[in-house]
Amino acid sequence: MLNPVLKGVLVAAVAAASLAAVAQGLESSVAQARTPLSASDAAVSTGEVRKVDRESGTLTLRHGPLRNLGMPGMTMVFRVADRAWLTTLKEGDRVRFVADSVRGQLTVVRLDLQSR
Ligand SMILES: [Cu+2]
Repeated sequence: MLNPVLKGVLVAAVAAASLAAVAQGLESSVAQARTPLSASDAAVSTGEVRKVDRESGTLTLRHGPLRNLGMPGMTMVFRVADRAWLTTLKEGDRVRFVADSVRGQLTVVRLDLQSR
């Protein structure tokens, strides 16, 4: 988290204490606010946008393993919980997301743009 330069400048004891406090505060607020998606969350997967279909409200992702769904990596079509995501996403975008089965349909329920 700390880069080496910053580490060297900070007074160690004070820095460690205050950073621990900041980290704890962040963790609890993330848990409540749900964002941003943390890589340590078991349900979070990464993917690359292959196709955005605004008319049908679907997103094609080449995704890594979806541990919560017991699914290996593949390219597939998902529904999305919020169609507004489709207005900003573009082919090639890398995303972090959580997918779940919603009324029997595999749906991206949380999404963060990672890089473009
Ligand atoms: Cu899949």
